[in-house]
Amino acid sequence: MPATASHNEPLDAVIIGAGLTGLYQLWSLRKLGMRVRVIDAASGVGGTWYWNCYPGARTDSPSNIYQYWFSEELLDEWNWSERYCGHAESERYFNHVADRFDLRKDISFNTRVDAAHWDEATGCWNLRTDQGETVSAQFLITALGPLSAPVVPPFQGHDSFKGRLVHTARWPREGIDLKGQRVGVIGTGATGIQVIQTIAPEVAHLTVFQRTANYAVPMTNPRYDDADRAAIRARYPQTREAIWTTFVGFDEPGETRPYLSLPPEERRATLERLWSDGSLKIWVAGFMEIFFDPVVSEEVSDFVREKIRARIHDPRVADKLVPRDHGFGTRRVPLETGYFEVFNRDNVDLISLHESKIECITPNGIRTSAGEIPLDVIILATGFDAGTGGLTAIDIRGRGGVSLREEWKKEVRTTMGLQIHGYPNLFTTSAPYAPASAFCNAPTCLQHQVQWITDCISHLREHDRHTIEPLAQTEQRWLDHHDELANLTLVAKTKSWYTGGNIEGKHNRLLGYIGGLPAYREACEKVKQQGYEGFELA
Ligand code: NA7
Repeated sequence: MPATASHNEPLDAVIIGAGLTGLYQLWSLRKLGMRVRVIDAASGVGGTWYWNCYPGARTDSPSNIYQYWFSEELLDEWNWSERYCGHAESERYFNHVADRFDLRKDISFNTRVDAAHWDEATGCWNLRTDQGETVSAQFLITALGPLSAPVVPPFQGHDSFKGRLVHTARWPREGIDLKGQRVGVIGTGATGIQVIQTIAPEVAHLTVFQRTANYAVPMTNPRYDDADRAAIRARYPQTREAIWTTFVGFDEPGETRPYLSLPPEERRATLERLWSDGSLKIWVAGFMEIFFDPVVSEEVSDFVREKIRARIHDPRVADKLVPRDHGFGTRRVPLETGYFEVFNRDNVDLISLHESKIECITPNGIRTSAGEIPLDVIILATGFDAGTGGLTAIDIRGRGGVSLREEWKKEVRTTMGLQIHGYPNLFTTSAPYAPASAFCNAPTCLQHQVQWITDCISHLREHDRHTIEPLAQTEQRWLDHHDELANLTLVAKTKSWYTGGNIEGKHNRLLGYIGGLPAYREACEKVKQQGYEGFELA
């Protein structure tokens, strides 16, 4: 399909996004013999790993579980270089997959979908792109990733800055030379931490603007040699089994002993063991009570606070960096490498925005209530409109021309994060209320969603049905179930992108389904086994 053409003949499916999910979805639907087109605003594949090419970008999931499982050949031939691979290696992997399976011929790059309207008469989605194309397809699958709509805070004076101002998720692919520059980083989430620890040694001066202090766990990131890779590969059958059975799609089973049943020395020893793994194990495979029991949460948080404090020379700086306002694990826990030591450096200042506020951006830097800080570069590591932002950026209209963007201003609703009542044949991966939107090793949960969608479309074709859509009561049941679980947790009570709390005015509801991947898979499987009961097939 030439990039500028308009197409009257409807395709079987359009997939928006050529990242991890979109590539696998394309591969899967091709297997069904469907005519499929992927559309992506980027000039290459990789999604998150295309856009987030900022200094220090890296996965916090081990590379052996941050990959596809659909091809033995791919598993055999791809060699990961380290336990947690950096951005460039991830991007190389997705490019390899695109080439290996000849996926590019069905992808339109540099093309943004502006609108997608359901046409009742034809039973198709009509899409309009920023290239002036119109494309129609029976099925529309959004593979936007949960974190694809960057948030740029509306600081006054934004446009007046004479230096360079850049959001981490729109980092120029040619890079920015930060050597000798005075740099300000706003934001200390997973992204801010990676940027800060990476650039601190090379910049002339770094000012970190921190609103919420974050917990972070030191990453142990050995490089792999051939023997390591052979050992990892030999375990692939077990790894592949394990990821489906753990709560968040990692390959480590969680701690099963109740925390409070253990004597204090055993609690401590276990936490030390989990901590020294240099991974997210202490969060995702540790004591589950941190998510709902305030007593355990406080004890485990104290353990982590002590670890952080021990690494910072100046106790006043430590006071700012040690989180006090939320429990460990109730927000996304990043891995870090030398992050806290950055604040022992002479060329680094930490500004707590609880002590002095950002008043505006000036031509020369940032003015806080404590004065102006001169800067050459401002880096916004200010996060994303998670789960919903990618979808609401598109003018999606379902039955009766109803706008998803308008509906979601009032309440964000999905059925298992996979479909939305009123929007037939729209499949949404990484949308709210599935583990894939927040609480999961992304490749595990997203591959599961692709498989479910593929099975569903296959079912429709086999049974000569044209459309599928969840019933209103099915959607409500899922939301009630989601809310019931969410409300038991401390995560839902903590302000973060997990709850929509990072976006002013956003409908607050826990974004990720928190019943765990096994329960989610069971719910999805049940729908399938029961012939999509609770969904209208026509
Ligand atoms: P996050 O985790 O949402 O972090 C954004 C950071 O930016 C966080 O520290 C925010 O403070 C801060 N922020 C956001 N808006 C402002 C304003 N207006 N002023 C000052 N500071 C602000 O995004 P990341 O990109 O780090 O990570 C997103 C996910 O990507 C991550 O969890 C991984 O899964 C990969 P706050 O905490 O809201 O007070």
